Amino acid sequence: MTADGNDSHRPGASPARRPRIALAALGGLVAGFCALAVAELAAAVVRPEAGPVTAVGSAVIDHTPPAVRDFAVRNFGTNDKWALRLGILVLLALFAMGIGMLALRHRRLGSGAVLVFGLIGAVSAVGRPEGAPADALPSVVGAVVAAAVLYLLAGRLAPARRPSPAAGEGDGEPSDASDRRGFVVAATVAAVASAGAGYLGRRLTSSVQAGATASRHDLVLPVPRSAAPAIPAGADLRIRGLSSFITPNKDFYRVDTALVVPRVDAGAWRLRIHGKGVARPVTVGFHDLLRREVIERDITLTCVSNEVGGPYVGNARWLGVCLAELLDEAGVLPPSKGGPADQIVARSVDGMTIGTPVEAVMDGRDAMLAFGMNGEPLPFEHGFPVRMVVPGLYGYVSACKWIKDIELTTFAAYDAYWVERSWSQQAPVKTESRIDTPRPFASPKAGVVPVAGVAWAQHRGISRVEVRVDGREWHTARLAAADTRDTWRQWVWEWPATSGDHTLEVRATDGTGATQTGDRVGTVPNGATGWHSVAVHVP
Ligand SMILES: Nc1nc2c(c(=O)[nH]1)N[C@H]1C(S)=C(S)[C@@H](COP(=O)(O)O)O[C@H]1N2
Ligand SMILES: [Mo]
Repeated sequence: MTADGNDSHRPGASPARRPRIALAALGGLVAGFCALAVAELAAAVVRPEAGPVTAVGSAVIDHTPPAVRDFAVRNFGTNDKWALRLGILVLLALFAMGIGMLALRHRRLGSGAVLVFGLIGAVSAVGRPEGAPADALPSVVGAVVAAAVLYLLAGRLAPARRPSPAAGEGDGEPSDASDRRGFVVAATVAAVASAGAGYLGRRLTSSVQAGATASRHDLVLPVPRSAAPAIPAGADLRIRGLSSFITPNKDFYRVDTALVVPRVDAGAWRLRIHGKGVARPVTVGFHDLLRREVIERDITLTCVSNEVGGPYVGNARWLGVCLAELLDEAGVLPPSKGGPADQIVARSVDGMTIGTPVEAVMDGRDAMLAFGMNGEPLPFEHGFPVRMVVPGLYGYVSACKWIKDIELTTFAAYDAYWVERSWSQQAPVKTESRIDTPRPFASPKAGVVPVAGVAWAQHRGISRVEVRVDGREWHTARLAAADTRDTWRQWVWEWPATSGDHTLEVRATDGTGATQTGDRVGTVPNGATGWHSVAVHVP
């Protein structure tokens, strides 16, 4: 495939070579774009999650060591997904340019390299927890089309077989130019056609998702038979800089592995309950849930990946049904009553598995299948149409979003997604407290400074919060009125601040009388501990 004897192919030889190399790189980019666009169109037919960028990104998430994932979640927050996508796209663009340049000399090799990338996409898609053989299609189809496009484009750039006079710079200038024109025309056609395919793919996907969007939009939330107790007037201290008692949906933290937020049509949604010790397996639809006894509860949700002082905690008013009642109807007995299963494995439409103790779900606490959040249908990001919420357990062992299946099994028999990735099988929420104000490195004026924050120990409640300055004696903070023991509690301590540099620390005591430990441990394997401290400078 090389242009033997043509000087313009000797590295760095002629001015004509550089533009040709640049065009070759461009050809690679066009082929790469073509691969993604065609794959997008194919994914619209198969399913959006099977697109190569999403599939590879998800595979990266699946195989990321907990420490790195923790780092990403902490440093990019919800933007970690965009960072990952962008990273993949930038890498792909670089590879595409390289492959384009390779194709200039070795056309078949270049096209072969494109197919290898297609294979990576295909393997990633099929290897996901919920992956099916058809998920390979988008990557394969995209790669095959792109390989052909690259082969054609490279052919335009390497007029190899043309006999050339002595190693001349100016050899066949006119035909070189016309080859280039031919390349530009072909590349433009390929790019425009790809853009068309990509656009069509997007349109198709959104029309498929329109049903889900409409089902959420049209949902009229039922009035609960058992309403949440009214939030006491004094539960929200309304101090500037302090988290509001109820976290608005738009501010509610989001932690999940989904690169594409699943959009499930409530009308088509089903939940199956089956497995060990299930006397009567049940399948319920969304409208079956709405017709059941609906309950409303305030429950604070926390992520095990939350560092001391971190943001992955929020408090919402959930609307849904009691999970224990459904299990009861299915004939499930908790281990304490002789039931053979000690673990519930919830599965989501995106292949997440979350294992929860049967005993916890059936011990009388308000474990819910929730479809409403703060007076709205669940936002898609938070699990529409239905998710689990269990007070007192970290999200990764209780709060399955986009749930579709509940299997009764044992902890001995099955490790859920995060447990396979070195997190604990069981993880009750640890007693924690956080200083919201003053912010780290703030410069409050000397005088009375309200030090305020939140403390949580779901299902045990908070009985005391203490604050100390510069490691001296602990002062008891004033607690806001308690809502329930499943919610966090605000607190404030009026600090007589004197000028200088100071360190504020907080610790909480839960409803059982146990005080939050000052021992610092990281988030893996079952939640961080330690006292949150904030350094400030009083001028
Ligand atoms: N399907 C699915 N459900 C999931 C997760 C997930 O990755 N996928 N993450 C869990 C974790 S780790 C937490 S902390 C909570 C977070 O719920 P939120 O995003 O609504 O705050 O969802 C849980 N449910
Ligand atoms: Mo989490």
